Amino acid sequence: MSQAEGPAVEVSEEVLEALRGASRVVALTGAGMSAESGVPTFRDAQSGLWEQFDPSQLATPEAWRADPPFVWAWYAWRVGLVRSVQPNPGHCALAELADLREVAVVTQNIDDLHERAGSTVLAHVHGSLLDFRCMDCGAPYDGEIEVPTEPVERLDPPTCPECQGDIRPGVVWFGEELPRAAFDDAVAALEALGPGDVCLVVGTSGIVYPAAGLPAVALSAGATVVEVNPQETDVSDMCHLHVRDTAARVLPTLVERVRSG
Ligand code: BJW
Repeated sequence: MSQAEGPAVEVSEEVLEALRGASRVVALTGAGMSAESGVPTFRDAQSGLWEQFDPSQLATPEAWRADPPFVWAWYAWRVGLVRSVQPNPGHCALAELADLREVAVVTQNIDDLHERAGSTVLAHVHGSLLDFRCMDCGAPYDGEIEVPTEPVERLDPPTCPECQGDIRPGVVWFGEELPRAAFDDAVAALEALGPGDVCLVVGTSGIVYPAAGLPAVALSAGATVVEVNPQETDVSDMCHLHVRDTAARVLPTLVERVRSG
């Protein structure tokens, strides 16, 4: 398992002891988890044609209804991006941790990098970029997706073979309800943690609700909550321990040290 470049990662004995002592681990992951794979974090996601637009204005049903080809072009470009990148050592380390502890991965990420690293993801609470469905009738769509090789301003979404409606990405936009089963599974995994277990909160700003409320569930269950993030976040205060470094550097170190006892 390789660790990303740079000076040695500093992980406190407290963090190592917490993880060594845990029977169960729930990893709550956000955009920072995939940053070192080359997927920009959500709030850095503006690039190229989109740098003049606010992603939080694009990721809404209102934006879609106002101009489907404009929003679809953004998602189609991101489909190409996600397909072109690889899991990073952080994703791989979490997959390997499942050989050592009972691990549940709950992610806000809409990419499939945890799965490609070998993890079984318990819950994609904000859906999946690669699951498409009809905006009108909700039928799943598994037809071809035209992926632009570079950002384009507009692209017509595919058409639903059932009702001729527009096909949309299977993500959760602002103002939309989270997939109930996924969110319930996430809460249940966190409630099942006990004292001595660990919740890893990796690479999320903790700004977006209700996902930002999940670390509090771990806290109430009595688990030790460990944040892995180079920056302080809106959920830092509810984490017992913090590792201020990146996912692709910290997670391999943690797993290696747990493995070696
Ligand atoms: C690294 C790193 C490295 C960098 N290693 N770390 C108050 C209370 C409750 C709700 C609300 C409220 N006010 C408003 C709301 C509603 C709203 C909300 O939360 N808004 C906030 C902005 C305030 N929430 C919703 O609308 C949700 N739905 C809802 O509430 O429904 C209610 C309802 C009920 C019944 C009927 C109908 C409705 C839905 C939220 C959907 C969020 N969707 C998005 C877009 C997905 C599609 C797409 O990608 O285009 O999901 S928004 C975006 O943010 C995306 C992410 O999953 C999500 C979270 O972002 P994340 O992962 O935290 O990333 P970043 O970029 O913010 O942070 C990255 C972090 O990584 C940083 O901390 C870096 O330091 C760190 N980092 N490199 C480790 N290498």
